[in-house]
Amino acid sequence: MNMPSSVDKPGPRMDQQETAGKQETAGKQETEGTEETAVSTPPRAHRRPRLWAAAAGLAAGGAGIAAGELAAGVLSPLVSPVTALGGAVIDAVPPGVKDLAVQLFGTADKIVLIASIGIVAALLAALAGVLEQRRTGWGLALAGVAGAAGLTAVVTRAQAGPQAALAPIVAAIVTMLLLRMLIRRLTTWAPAGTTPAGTIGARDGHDPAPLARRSFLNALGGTSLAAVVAGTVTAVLTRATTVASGFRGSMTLPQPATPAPAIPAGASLPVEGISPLVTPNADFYRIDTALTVPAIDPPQWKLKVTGMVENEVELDFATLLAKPMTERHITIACVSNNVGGDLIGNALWLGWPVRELLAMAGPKAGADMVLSTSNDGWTASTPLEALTDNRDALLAVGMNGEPLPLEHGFPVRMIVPGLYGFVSATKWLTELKVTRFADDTAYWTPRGWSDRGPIKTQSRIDVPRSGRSVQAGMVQFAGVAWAQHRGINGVELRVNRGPWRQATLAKGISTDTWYQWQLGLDLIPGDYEVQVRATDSTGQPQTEDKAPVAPDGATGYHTISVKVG
Ligand SMILES: Nc1nc2c(c(=O)[nH]1)N[C@H]1C(S)=C(S)[C@@H](COP(=O)(O)O)O[C@H]1N2
Ligand SMILES: [Mo]
Repeated sequence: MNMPSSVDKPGPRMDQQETAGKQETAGKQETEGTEETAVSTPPRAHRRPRLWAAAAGLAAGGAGIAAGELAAGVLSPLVSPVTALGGAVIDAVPPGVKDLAVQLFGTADKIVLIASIGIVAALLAALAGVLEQRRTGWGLALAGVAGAAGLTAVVTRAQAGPQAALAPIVAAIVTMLLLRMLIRRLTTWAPAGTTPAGTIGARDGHDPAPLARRSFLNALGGTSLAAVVAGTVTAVLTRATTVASGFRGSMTLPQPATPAPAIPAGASLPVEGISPLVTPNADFYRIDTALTVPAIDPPQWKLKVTGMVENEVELDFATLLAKPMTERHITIACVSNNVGGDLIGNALWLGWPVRELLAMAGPKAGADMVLSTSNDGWTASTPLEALTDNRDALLAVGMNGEPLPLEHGFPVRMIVPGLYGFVSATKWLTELKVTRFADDTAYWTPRGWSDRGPIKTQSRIDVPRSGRSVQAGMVQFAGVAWAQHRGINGVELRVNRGPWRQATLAKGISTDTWYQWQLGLDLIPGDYEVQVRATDSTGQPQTEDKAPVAPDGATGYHTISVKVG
């Protein structure tokens, strides 16, 4: 700030300049004989600056909240501050009140809750306007407190990442800036508790009051309009999400006709810090090109099978849910996962085998690929064989016992054991085109990535984390290894490039999931380099050769450094 004094003072320079600027216009009007009219009929509400202050607070708060909600809606998956506050209220009220609310309002209880938050917000905003007019900074402080409440609600929601803090901060800052601007103009027009128009700052025979009035009313109108526009855009954007998550919240998954085999005893090793055998949805990695999460209303959803088929088939959601479902643990991985990286996760998927749908369509001879397309136009190329053999490639609707989370492909995605996600795991799936690799290319293919992507054998050390200091003596090493659709036979560790030592390999759920492993090593104080390698069940150890992630997956040994002291 160059001139802090002009900013700190109420009734600042900026407004005076603005008023002065408008005076020129007034001069013109004067010659046209209009100013007299303006002075002789002072606006009624001018005698009620407090009402105008409340209106200014409402407009500023409305625009601020709309801006925050817009930020949350556009920059998904941010958490909406208003929804988070609603959630916080639900969590905070005693069960009796909750039951009463459900009894009184039935399924409208959530709407009533949001409306109540809206009314409280409106009252607070109006109050902030009145306060700010009374004493500079008071209204801003109230807006700040409300923003802090929104911030607290947002960051304490379970699904919220740290970036979720952005929306309430945007809301608070926009509210404060607009409130300050509006109240300054209002004060120029009608200082709190002063006389009506006609006497304020009259000089040179001019009465600036009508000009100040216009300046305030224009700003008020502009702010209100901005609030309405931002609110409308947000409503349109988030309506689809609301509809989709509403459906998701009320649907029940079908029972599997073929349930997942029980997880073998001993598949989970009791080592602190090891990746859990099954990754919770909230911790599951997310990779896609979608700027906003596609929100599909399941009744509107259709899956078309097109291309080189005997019969084109169209499937709707209800029909899909009625099919005999298969449930399987499958570990999916991203081709962009670096050695030692965490773009991999294991979930219990529920779905109808893709081969059943393709059998209905009848692929024609010569086809060797299925190009799957998502609702937002993304595509993946999957070998036809991987979708028709017995590996249980799924049209998945369930993930770990829940409908697919929106960001993991709701309502339907593909899950194919053994293939990287970029050539198989299409989320928000809408079309399967039976075709040939020679005729069609998927999204990533012209961008430097392979058109096929079998997952490479890999292993990772989870414990201890690289760079950690540990106590001398028996040091526990543990982690995961995977070679989907082939399975893992063994995991070995070596210290400072010494001989390989066999780790304990836990039982796997199936060859399509990752395996946990563990090894205790007696280490004296010093700096160590520890490496891991896995061998798949064909007896092929993973390669030591380092390869980058592009075009078809990284290779090399996960190597960590450990300080033993
Ligand atoms: N529609 C769509 N589906 C997609 C992608 C995408 O960008 N768009 N990315 C794929 C990639 S590269 C991976 S690794 C997996 C990740 O699935 P997840 O986000 O559920 O973990 O989704 C796949 N499905
Ligand atoms: Mo990926």
